[in-house]
Amino acid sequence: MLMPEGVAIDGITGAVSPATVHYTKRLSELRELFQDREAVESEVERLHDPIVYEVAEYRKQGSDIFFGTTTMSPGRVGSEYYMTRGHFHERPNAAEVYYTQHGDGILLLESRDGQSENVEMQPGSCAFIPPGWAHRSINTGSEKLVFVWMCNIAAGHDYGDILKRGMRKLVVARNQLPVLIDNPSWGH
Ligand code: PAN
Ligand code: ZN
Repeated sequence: MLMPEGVAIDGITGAVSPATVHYTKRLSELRELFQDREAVESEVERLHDPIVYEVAEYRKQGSDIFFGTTTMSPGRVGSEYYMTRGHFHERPNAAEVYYTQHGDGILLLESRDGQSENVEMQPGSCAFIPPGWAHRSINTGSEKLVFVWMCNIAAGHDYGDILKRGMRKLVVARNQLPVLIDNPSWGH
């Protein structure tokens, strides 16, 4: 029998305690996400391959849900803000919830047929990610972006499609403010 447990989530650092899984994504692992590949290489060099985001999970076998945090560093590559890979869930009915605890960001969503939507991420905002929508988080602020996510344990992650086609919108800095622009290489 699974036993109830309180899990501490630090709203500033994103630390989950106890956590069952933890992983880190560095800029060199995320090269393909950014438009300006030369800028990626120079930032990897200049900042010694910085951590772009970390994920901490709490997952128990025998449960149908799991949850955790994503903690994103502030930063840009050229004019593009740091972002997660972005994915569809493999299961057609698997939704997800993102509850932002700290920082400022944009949650970019995209349906299979290319409809684009976005939801602001700021402390206290809770985003509903419906089934069938790819989702990517972007840290547009100057501090860490920390959010709690929760979804079905069997949701599955399909990264390939978004990696291949990119997302329809890019989030870039214009006069130090985030704006959404069309991705010129979307679908290529
Ligand atoms: C989140 C994401 C997490 C990292 O837990 O997996 O924010 O983003 P990528 O997985 O796109 O790199 C989630 O959406 N899980 O389903
Ligand atoms: Zn997801």
